[in-house]
Amino acid sequence: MSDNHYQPPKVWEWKQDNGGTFANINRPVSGPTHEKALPVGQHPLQLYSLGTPNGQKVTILLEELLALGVSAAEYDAWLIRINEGEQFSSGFVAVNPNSKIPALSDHSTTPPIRVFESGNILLYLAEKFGHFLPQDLAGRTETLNWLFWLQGSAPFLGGGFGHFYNYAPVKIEYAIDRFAMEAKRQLDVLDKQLARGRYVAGNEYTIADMAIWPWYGNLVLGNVYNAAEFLDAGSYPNVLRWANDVGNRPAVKRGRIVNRSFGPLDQQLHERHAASDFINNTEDKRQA
Ligand SMILES: N[C@@H](CCC(=O)N[C@@H](CS)C(=O)NCC(=O)O)C(=O)O
Repeated sequence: MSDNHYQPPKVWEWKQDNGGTFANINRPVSGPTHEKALPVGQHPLQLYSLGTPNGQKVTILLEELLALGVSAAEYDAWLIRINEGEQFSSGFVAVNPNSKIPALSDHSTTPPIRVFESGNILLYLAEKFGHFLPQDLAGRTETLNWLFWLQGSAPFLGGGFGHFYNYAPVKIEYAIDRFAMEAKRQLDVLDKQLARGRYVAGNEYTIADMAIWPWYGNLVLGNVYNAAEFLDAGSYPNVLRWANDVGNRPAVKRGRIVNRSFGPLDQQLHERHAASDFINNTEDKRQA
């Protein structure tokens, strides 16, 4: 175990630069840092996001709805660069006082309805359009069991394991062991559940899959944290089978690159306003 001589003071004090990857954006207070309105496009649904796993959940659902022919799900997706503090603009804070992507504003009503927390955005859109959330009580409840499971579990994977394994400026064995154990336990929960059916909540593809895939699907496919080998992803065959199955859906392939500002240029669509943007406006095309 690593040596640690840190003794917490009586009252915690904010060190502006703690050396961590996200040191420049983390603050111990909430609220806006600057006045700036959010852009508003032509469609009723205005999404303010970034292509992280939490952001991908919503763009995958919107692309799935459009693939079903639900044209009212057309949307404008605006890029919020969280490492530049854009989540602290007055406009963003008005849509999400918690200053986290994703945030949605539905302008089909007056005044617009604001929706924050990615799990709630999935629920809102599934209920609004009547898809991907079973209507019978048992099916709906099982879907929401897994949606809430994800919302509660992912912070241990991202903020815990991913942070200490990948981002922290020092490798702390205690923290990595603690969160690797929890990440593997969660993968085992999922693997056992996926042994019972094709999708997470049974044999129907639902918002539970769309919430869980960006985290645990991307994890076992090696798309996040570069940890598939470290966590022995091959020992979760049902998760791997499902990750490939869901990952091969055309709407998932589109949704996962919206508002993405990292990775290969052809996998980055900074803003999405129309279906044609996937063909014409990925960064490889824009920078050519
Ligand atoms: N529970 C929230 C978590 C959202 C979240 O953590 N968003 C991150 C990016 S993945 C963020 O906006 N971070 C900016 C910050 O912490 O300032 C949700 O599911 O919507």
